[in-house]
Amino acid sequence: MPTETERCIESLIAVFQKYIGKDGNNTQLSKTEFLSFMNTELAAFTKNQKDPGVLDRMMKKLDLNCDGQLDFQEFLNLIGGLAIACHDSFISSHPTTKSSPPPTPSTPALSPAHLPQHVSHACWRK
Ligand SMILES: [Ca+2]
Ligand SMILES: [Ca+2]
Repeated sequence: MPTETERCIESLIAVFQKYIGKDGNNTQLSKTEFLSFMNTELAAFTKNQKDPGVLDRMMKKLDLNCDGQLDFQEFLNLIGGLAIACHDSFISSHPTTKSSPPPTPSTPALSPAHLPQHVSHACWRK
């Protein structure tokens, strides 16, 4: 029986596989596939965006090699950025004290502040 961590990794691979094959290129996520992924899997995040250009900018930012497609590593930067934002929000809303019981992790409502800020984009300003 797989551990929770193993299941998480499998889920990430499965969700990536689920969206990459919608066009002829079955190895990478095109912009259309990325939008489909965001609107389905991260609908709460996408719905909160007042700026319609946000997803466009995210795609450009995540596409580190500027080929107009997201490979699995670039996709993981998105997941990683969101996970870091959720973790930061979790830490700040649950200050650690020795006496209190361990808090229950919860996923905060995602907002534009949760865009993956740690991703460096060498080609974005071209
Ligand atoms: Ca594809
Ligand atoms: Ca790329």
